[in-house]
Amino acid sequence: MRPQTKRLADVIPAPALVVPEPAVTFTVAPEAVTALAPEPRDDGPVRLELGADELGPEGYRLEITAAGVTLRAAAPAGLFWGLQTLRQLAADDGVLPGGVIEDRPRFAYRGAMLDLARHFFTADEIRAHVDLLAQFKINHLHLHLTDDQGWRLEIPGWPRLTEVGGGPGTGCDGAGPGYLTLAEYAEVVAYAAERFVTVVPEIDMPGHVNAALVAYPELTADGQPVAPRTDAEVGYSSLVAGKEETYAFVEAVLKAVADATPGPFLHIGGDECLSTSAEDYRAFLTRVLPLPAKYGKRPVGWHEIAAVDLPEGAVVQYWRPQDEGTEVAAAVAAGHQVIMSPADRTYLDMKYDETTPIGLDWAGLVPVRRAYDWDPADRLPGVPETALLGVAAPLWSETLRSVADLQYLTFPRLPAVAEVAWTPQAGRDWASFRERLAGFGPRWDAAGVTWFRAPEIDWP
Ligand code: TNX
Repeated sequence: MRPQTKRLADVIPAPALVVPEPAVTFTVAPEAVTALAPEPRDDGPVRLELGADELGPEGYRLEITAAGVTLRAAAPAGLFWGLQTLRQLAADDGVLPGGVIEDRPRFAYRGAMLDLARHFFTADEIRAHVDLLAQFKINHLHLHLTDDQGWRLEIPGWPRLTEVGGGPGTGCDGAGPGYLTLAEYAEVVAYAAERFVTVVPEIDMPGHVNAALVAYPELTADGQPVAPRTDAEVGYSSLVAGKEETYAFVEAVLKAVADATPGPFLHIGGDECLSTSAEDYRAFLTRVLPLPAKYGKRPVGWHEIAAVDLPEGAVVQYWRPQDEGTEVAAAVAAGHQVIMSPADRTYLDMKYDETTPIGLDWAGLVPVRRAYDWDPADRLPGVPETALLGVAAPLWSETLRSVADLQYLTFPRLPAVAEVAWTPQAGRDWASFRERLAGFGPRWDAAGVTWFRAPEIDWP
């Protein structure tokens, strides 16, 4: 059973330090907290202050006394995350438990990935998703914009990518076509930035490119057209490492995406190139990995890229649990940072259990406890805490047909991964998490969010 009274520690992700003052409460209007901007103000019941450098760029200090609330941070991002904490505490009745929270994230990169290629989600749908992610202090939204089944971002000078590649995604039911114009992409990026969420665009190559090959047959090995695909196979398409047309295309695309993206990262994919020879893979990436830096960005790639000599600043995203990660460890030894996304813990497209009607199971089932109960610094030999840029939860969309499907696989597992990424390992505990999580079910219901009533949790 859940406790009857709210506690100051009833927050996800769990704050780094909580000092309750049990005799004290202060009451606010929950809507007023939701409406607060992350900027200094000294009127009203909630004072917001900037200037507490010891809390770091995203940290905050929240003090709730009988006289009111004071939220302090070094930067607006810290005020924003503090407001998310306050918003959770104010939920339902506006009664805030007294005491002090001092909080800052374990990792700088706390990510969620959305696959727009296999099923397209509109700009409005992506924005609504950002709102839900930010409540759990997720600060990076990785958009998987291209794959075999679809190309979802307008690229100036290459109109056929979206005319042809804006096709139906997986399944032939027409549920998933579409693409973002550059203007829509800019609006999504700006909306996310207002919530301190950085968009990380991914153009997946040299594999996962059938949609591009359909649009521009001059990119295929023999220049002959290939057929569009709506099935969920992987590993059959490749850009051609030995063709100059390939690099003209890739550079035009990466320049366009970099120009449209204010954030520091540009993800170039690099996964599952099963129809690219090892030699071609190396030749291709050796030319392509320096391009993000040429246009002012840090390259990120799925961990297969660790097979090549990486340029300075390149980030490796670990995903495939079958791989021992020796190349990832070698990249770390060479000074590179890692984003941890092991599929058997963080993949939101894995089924929760045998009865889950959508999702995949190639990395096993991922119930809430599996998503929660692990330490990213203890996952791969040679990849310690100091090598981790962060943790991210990808959601691949082969089996998704609606926003309800997207939310069903996201909640309640995303909060589990968010706590893995934010809360110090010593401050995390499954028994505590499952108790805190229970309170979110009714809130998601009230907000019209679809979620999975995981049997591991005593939902009210
Ligand atoms: C593997 S994860 C892929 C994706 C699939 C996903 C399905 C990764 C880097 N590649 O192409 O959508 O499995 O779970």
